[in-house]
Amino acid sequence: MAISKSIQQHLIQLRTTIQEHNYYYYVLDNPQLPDSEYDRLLRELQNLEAQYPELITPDSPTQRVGAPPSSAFSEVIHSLPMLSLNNAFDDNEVYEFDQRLRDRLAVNTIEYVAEPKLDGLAVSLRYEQGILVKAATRGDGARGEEVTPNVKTIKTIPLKLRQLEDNSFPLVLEVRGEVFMPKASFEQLNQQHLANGEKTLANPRNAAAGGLRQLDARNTAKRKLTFVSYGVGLIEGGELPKQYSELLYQLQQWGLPISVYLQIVQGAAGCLTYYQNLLAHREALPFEIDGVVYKVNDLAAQHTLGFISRAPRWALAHKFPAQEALTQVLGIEVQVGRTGALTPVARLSPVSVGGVTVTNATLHNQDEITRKDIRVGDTVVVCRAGDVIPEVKRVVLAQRPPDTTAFQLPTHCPICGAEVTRAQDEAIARCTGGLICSAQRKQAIQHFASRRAMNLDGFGEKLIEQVVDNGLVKNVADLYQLTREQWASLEHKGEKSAAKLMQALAKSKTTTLANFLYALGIREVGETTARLLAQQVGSLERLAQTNEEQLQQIPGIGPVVAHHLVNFFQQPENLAIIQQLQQHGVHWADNSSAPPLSTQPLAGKTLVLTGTLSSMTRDEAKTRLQALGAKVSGSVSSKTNYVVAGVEAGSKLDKALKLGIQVVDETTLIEWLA
Ligand code: 9MJ
Repeated sequence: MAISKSIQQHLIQLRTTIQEHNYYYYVLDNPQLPDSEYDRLLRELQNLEAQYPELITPDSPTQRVGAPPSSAFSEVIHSLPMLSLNNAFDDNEVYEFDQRLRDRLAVNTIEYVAEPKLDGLAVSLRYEQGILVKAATRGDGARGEEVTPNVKTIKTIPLKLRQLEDNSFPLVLEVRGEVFMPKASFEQLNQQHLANGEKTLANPRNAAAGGLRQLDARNTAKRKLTFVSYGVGLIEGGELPKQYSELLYQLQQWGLPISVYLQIVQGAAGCLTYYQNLLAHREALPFEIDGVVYKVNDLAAQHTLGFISRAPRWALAHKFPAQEALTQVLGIEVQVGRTGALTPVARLSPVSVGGVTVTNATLHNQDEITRKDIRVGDTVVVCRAGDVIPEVKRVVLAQRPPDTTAFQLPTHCPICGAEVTRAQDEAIARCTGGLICSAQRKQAIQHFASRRAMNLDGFGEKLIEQVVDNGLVKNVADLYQLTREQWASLEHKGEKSAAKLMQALAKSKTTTLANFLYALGIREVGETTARLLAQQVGSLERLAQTNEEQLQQIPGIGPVVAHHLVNFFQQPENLAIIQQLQQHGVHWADNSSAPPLSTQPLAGKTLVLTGTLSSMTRDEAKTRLQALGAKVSGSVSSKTNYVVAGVEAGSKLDKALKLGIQVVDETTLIEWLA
């Protein structure tokens, strides 16, 4: 059957439009269409191609995913070798590099292009008459592996070059660049691995390399890899511009992504300024880099300079300081936090990581230590990224000394000796000593004094430690009881600082309900929750009398926060401390415009009745539940709050259990209705 010309033309038009929008979306980062419209175009193309499979072309935007698994990767001999880069680790080496080149070229100054050094996998893409026909990894520089189906899944790589009006592309164009995984995709991938109980990947580079070498290209597609071009290999039937920077812009015109961070700089000084600038922004970049690359901009000069072994003379990779280092675990200490949480911390033999000396690293919790099997005496890899607290990444097992033992958190608090417990579904172990535990007390007082709580200026860690250790202060209310003489008698304090401390205490007495609530250090009540409670509940007295059901009716308050709040106000010690604080003059204005709290215990709750009830019919139960403000629904969903299960409850009960919805029996129902 002959296919009409108009269908063929429509197909070509659709492909061109989609290709153009891919370019705006993936290369220029400037989408021109809403996603839904783009999806519609792609679906239309898919439908047409399904109808006329003989019209599918290898460069069609639909041909990215779903190539059948290949059993192995065939070898590709690169038509021009794929080069590596010489490295520099300090500024001096950069000056020497620049000096060498100036001598060879007999010039005074050299213009360079500086670009980020991406940490991924180098690939070569071969376009013939504008169509991507082959993609290969660098391999040893002379021979690589063919990874065409895998590379075709990378959305930033055009399957077909853009045709420009005045400048058609060469007959053969080999583009060189880096395939890599953005940080966000890497984190997402590791989350997925964790959720599936699989091994996590060490870094985005490994994830990218593994992604590109998937036997089934559909798995490559899932890894969300991307690409940046930084050079060319063989070119036939086309002219090259005179400068490397122009070459990159030309590649961009053809639809290939180039780095948005590249910059033309002058001389070694220009290179080093660029280096410092990018180093300062390293953490904020959406992908990992391990340095910057400088390249002579003049392509004729590049040609003159040539290569030594496999690396060009005209380029240099200036590496950033490593963010990983090897060191020894000298000990593992256990810190006790404000809520009793026990945090194991590794004491490390001091080591410089990325230019900062690291002596401690958090080990998070017992599960983390067990998973990584970190032991005292081990040699470990520590890493640090920006402001993030240093972390022990892994143990070098080959260097483990004999006679080490696996670490276990203590069964009793190292500070107060109270029992340590760990809830079944929690990773955190806690000291049960409460305010008997001086570690918890100190932390609670520090929190109370902190800037966003009571803002007690001058009440730092050392001072609080002193007054707790010498027994002057047992709880936050005691702070207001100490006399000026007592403050003045403390170590490193005198009359003047005592006066300042008294002043800070006096000033703190006028506060807000939100700040006061936050200062109390109730578990799970952070600043935002404290503010919400102040607004919605209006007064401390009211809050202390509100039950969990009522609290949960406040949007933003979940069952965990509600539980901790009610629990806090049930403890007589806590009420006594609040009373003492008020007696010392701590005060705030209540929020009289807070909305009334519902007194209907089941208001806003959705319930489902299932099975046979013995004391009443389901209809009767429904009417009475509705009178208490509940909504009674016929089917279980994630929005259901309770399922009331009578005898022989069936599929609704199963579903509730699957969704983790609270199931109650008839006895509870009767209690509610009483
Ligand atoms: C990386 N990895 O980002 C080169 N590279 O140039 C950049 N690698 C390179 N250029 C010639 N930006 C050989 C390798």
